[in-house]
Amino acid sequence: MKEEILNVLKQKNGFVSGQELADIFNVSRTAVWKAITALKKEGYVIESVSRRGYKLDEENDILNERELEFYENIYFSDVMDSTNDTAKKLALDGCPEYTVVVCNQQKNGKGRLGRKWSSPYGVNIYMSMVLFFDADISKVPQTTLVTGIAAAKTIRDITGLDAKIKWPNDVIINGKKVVGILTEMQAETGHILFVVTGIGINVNQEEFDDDIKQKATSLCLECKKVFKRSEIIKALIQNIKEYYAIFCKDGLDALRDEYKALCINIGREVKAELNGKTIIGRAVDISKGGELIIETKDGRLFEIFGGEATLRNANNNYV
Ligand code: BT5
Repeated sequence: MKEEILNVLKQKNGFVSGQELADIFNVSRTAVWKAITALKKEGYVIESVSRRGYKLDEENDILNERELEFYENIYFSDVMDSTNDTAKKLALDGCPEYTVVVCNQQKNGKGRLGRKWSSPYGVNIYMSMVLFFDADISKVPQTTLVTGIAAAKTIRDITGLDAKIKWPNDVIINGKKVVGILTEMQAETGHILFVVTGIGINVNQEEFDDDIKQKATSLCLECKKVFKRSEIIKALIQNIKEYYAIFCKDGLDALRDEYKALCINIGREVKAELNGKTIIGRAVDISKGGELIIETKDGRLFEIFGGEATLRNANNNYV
């Protein structure tokens, strides 16, 4: 009953009276009221006004199993240590390819190289997808670039914002980080069992901890509007699957132009590490394998294959 009433409220763009709902489902108005109360307890914001009835708040952003029903291979739990860790466990237990793991909060959200990913409750997307990988191990890092394109495209489509990729794994808006991607793999004697691609998107978060305040933003802060995480997740899953299929079939090369068009590093002064040395120069290209190509002042070219490349800003600082 709860489900059905929720669906009616979702479809109506205004108030539905208690009597109308009672008539539709052939139940008493008390039963309707009970279902509404239960939905409110789950977190749905429902306005009730006497003589007008009930109305679902437009800015409802709830993430639960029901809101994620559109996708069959989804594993949702309110709180997890890390969706990447859960996805790895599920994959080891033999879950289907493209299984998606989502939660409302991560207790131990992970960035790269042991860094942390800030993951407060109920406002952002924390999602991982299990990918079966049938290529050389050296190509695993390229999946990060593929997920990056999918995430940037999803954000551009849904918000209209000028989301860009900062090589290799950040999506940024107006110079601030809105998405982080962490790709991990499980291999056995040189053979890859699977890859897990994890994505964190700051969606409706309005305040950040002091340590990331200057460099982080969210879709809500940029657009002054609340987004429905489930809708973004739906588009994101679709986009990752599409781009990953192209990648598996034709390799990263087939996505290189699209990546380059989104990549904010190209043409900018950057600083990166290569084999323990600092390279400063202009980012000129992305190689076929997804490396960032930097040209130093003396005209030499370097391919950066891991880590990150900070960008020089107007104050001559690298950020
Ligand atoms: C990343 O690492 O950007 C990868 C983040 C991946 C997070 C997802 S969430 C779902 C899945 N499950 C996980 O456990 N992880 C993945 P890195 O490039 O190392 O950047 C980490 C740095 O970004 C931190 O050191 C902070 O400076 C900054 N940071 C942390 N939380 C942030 C946030 N919510 N928004 C923007 N910046 C953040």
